[in-house]
Parts: sequence; C-alpha cells; structure tokens
Amino acid sequence: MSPSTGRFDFVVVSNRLPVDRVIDPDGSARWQRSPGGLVTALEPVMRAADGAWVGWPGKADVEVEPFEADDMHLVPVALSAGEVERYYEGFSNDTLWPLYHDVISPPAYHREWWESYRAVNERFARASAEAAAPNATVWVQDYQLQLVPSMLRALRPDLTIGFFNHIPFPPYGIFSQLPWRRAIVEGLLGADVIGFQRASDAANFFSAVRRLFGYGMRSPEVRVPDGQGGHRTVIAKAFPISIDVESFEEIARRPEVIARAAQIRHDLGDPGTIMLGVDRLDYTKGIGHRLKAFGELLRDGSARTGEVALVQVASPSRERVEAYMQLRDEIELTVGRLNGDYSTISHPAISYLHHGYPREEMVALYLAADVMLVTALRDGMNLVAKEYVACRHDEDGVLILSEFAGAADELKNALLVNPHDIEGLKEAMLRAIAMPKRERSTRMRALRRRVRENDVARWSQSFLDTLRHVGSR
Ligand code: GDG
Repeated sequence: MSPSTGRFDFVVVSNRLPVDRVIDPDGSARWQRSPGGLVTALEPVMRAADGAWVGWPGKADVEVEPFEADDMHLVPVALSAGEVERYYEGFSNDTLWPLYHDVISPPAYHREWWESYRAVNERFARASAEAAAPNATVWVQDYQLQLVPSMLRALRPDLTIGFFNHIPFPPYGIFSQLPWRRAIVEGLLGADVIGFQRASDAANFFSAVRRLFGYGMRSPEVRVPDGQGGHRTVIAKAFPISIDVESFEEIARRPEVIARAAQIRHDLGDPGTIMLGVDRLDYTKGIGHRLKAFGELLRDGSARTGEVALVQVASPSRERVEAYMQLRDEIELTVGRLNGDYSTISHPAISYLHHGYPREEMVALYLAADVMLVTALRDGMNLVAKEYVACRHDEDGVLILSEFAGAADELKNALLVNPHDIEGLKEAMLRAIAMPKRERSTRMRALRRRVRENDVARWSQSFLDTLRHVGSR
C-alpha cells in the first residue's frame, strides 16, 4: 500500500526542523527560524520549487500540525521521550557518532536503540512520502536518517532521492563493527545520489558496498540490482559543504562588530597574541589536545601569560550523553589546573566559556583572534574554519587546521597539523604566533579565495544539479 502523495515538489528531511519554539515576554509562543547554513542554502531552492521541510520540532511528546514559519512549510515528525533517548541520544549520538568518528569514544551497541532508530526512520519516510508531490525531489540529511532513502523508495518509487552525510564515513575496518552494517548500507543505497564531505569518505563507502554486497561499481557509480534482473545506478561522491560566506563577511564589516573585537582584545589585557577555539563541547574536536599543547608552551616558557591568551568557546552539547559529561569534567579539570598554575590576577591563561553566543559575538571573536585553532581528531568538514576565513576581510590571522577535518582538503594554505602530535602542534602554535605579516596575508588571501569559490549556495546547487541529472535519466 502506498501512502497518499502530497503537494510539494521539493522536500528536505532532517532530524531537526530548522526552527525553535520561543516564548515571548507576554507568554505567547511562536516558532523562530534557527540560524544555520543549511537553511540559508536551501531557502532559495525551497521558494522556487514550492518546498517543504520534514523534521522533529525538538520537543519530546509534542504533536504539532504542519505549519508555516518564515515562509517555509514545515512538517513536524513527533518523537516520544523514549525515542529521543533511544533513537537520538542513543543510536545516533552514542552509536553512530563515535563509530563514524574513528571510535575516539567507544560506541555502544544496543538492540533496542537500533529498533527505535528503524521505527523512527520509518516514520520520517512516511511523513516525507506524504508530503512529496508525484515525481518530486527529496533530499535527506545526515546520519540520523540513513534508512530513510530505501524506505522512501519502497513507498514512492516515482521520487528522486538524495542523501547527504554531514559527518565522515568510516573505513570498513571500523564500520564493520556495526551489527546492522548491511541494513545501513542498504538504506543509503535507496538514494539516487549519496553525498559525502570528502573523497575519502566516498571511497570508504565504496569499500563497504564492495565488502558487504559485491555490487559492480566504478566511481562515482554503484550498480544496485533492482530485483527484476536489471539495476539502478547510484552516484556516491564528495560534495564538500560550506557556509554563507557573504553573510559572515557582512557581519564582520559592521562597525559595531569591529569595535566589539577591539573591546575583547582590551578586556583580555591587550595580549600580543589571542588564540581562539570555537567548538561544540565534543570529544571529536580535539579540545584536550590543544589545551595540552598550550599548557606545555606555558610550562616551558615559550609562551607567557599576558603575551599570549587562549580563548576557548565550548558550546554546550548532548549533555545527557555520558561520554559528553565525562569530557566536560576532563576539559574543565585541565582548564582549572592550567589557570591555577599560569594565570595572574590581571591575565587569565585561558578564558573558557561554556556558553552559546549570538552570531555577532562569534564574528567579533573571529576578528579578535590572531590564531584560530581547529584541532579536530575527526570532523566531517568543520565550518568554524571556513567562518574564520570568511570574516577576515583584513586579510590577517592564522588558521591552524587539523588534517583530520574535511576542510583540510580545501584549505591548504592553513598551517595543517596532526593534533595527536603534540610537539608538532606546539611548533605550529609558535610558528603562528611569530608569523610575519606578509606571510599571514598571503596565506589568508589564498584561503579567502578558496572559501569564496565554494560557498554553501554552490554546494547545494552542485548536489541538486547532480540529482536532477540522475532524475531525468
Ligand atoms: C557537523 C559536522 C560539519 C558553535 N558554537 C556556537 C555557534 N557554533 C556554530 C559554528 C558553526 C557550527 O556551530 C558548528 O559547525 P561545525 O562544522 O564546526 O561542527 P558540527 O556542529 O560538529 O557539525 C561537521 C557540519 O555538520 C556541517 O556539515 O562541518 O563536520 O560534525 O557554524 O559557528 N554558533 C553560535 N554560537 C555558538 O556559541 N551562534
């Protein structure tokens, strides 16, 4: 039995709807668009194609009717508190997330989490099938919904289906740990186009398909048997995501933001060098490695409090997952120790901020930072690296970037580091601190050229062009 078709020619499906429920001072509630590159990138496409967005509104046990917010048609998918625990915090964030990030933290495998993941993916597939018009295009986002492409194809073979994975796809030696590895790959192969951040992620996916199914393939195509003696062609390749470069640069040029950056420097006691880290508090981001390297520089006297200041924004994340609670304790212990050892009354060695900030404040921090530290142990892309570059219209500032972040494939003029190599990380920090102005500008100009060439509009366009091309075959 196929579900009824809907009226939307373009449907985006993601775990979270791009809106938050806000309560106004007078007590009335409304939906507010949550800022994010994906929404910005897809807005023009949504408007042009009469689009809808399917996703969870972010609160458990709440049934919400489809609604409009900021000219977007939103189709809520309800989750119970138990499903949030098992499908979202459990299977998505405590099984798939660590597994796909090189098992930096051990993944937990629980059959009841998997059952919940399957049931919730089925619900998303049905909601999408009901929203999509005949022959519509549906674009599914991210690792929480890897089963949706094949479930959706079974319900609606007329649709053109895309999938984009925002996080890495692991090498087969790691992926093969997953008890449900075949079902996941089968789920993804329901799409016409599967997008990854890096070419190496696509290559890892190909080897999983080869090892598990032995299908014929020639990159970027996989030949998937259609069950009737023929086959469908699935395209799997890299589409590196980006940011809305112009909007970051516009904020960075505002006089009040520039003034705020100067104020931040002043408030930090006018140090010679400000180093900055901005991350969700996540074990993939290598925050501990960067603190260790900085601590050793302070210890051996090659960096001094008052001359170099480290600002670390660690925005709260997944606070109900045990591994994240532990990480927070570890990081805060390290920061406390280092500050105890090296801060003075007027100058903290590390300004550690466990808050989320408005975008304007983030941009002011980017402008104030002489050195930006992106030391992820594994990261699909890392948008912070691109945002820093987009904001530096003064063509100054040094980006230290982990080779394990997807951004390293594009941002070759950063100082690329292996964050596990603490000596190498210390050397890169010292090199960045001492880098002459000319070299900083040359590097930053090259980085800016690269980030401008591939902004988020270009990313979505290139994915959707590929999808359209496949759909018209
Ligand atoms: C996943 C993948 C991939 C952070 N704190 C605040 C704040 N942020 C913003 C940053 C940036 C975003 O959050 C984080 O994006 P990242 O790319 O750095 O990392 P993940 O959250 O892990 O994202 C990643 C991405 O998906 C996209 O495909 O690049 O690899 O893991 O935009 O600026 N923004 C504000 N206040 C904060 O306190 N306003």
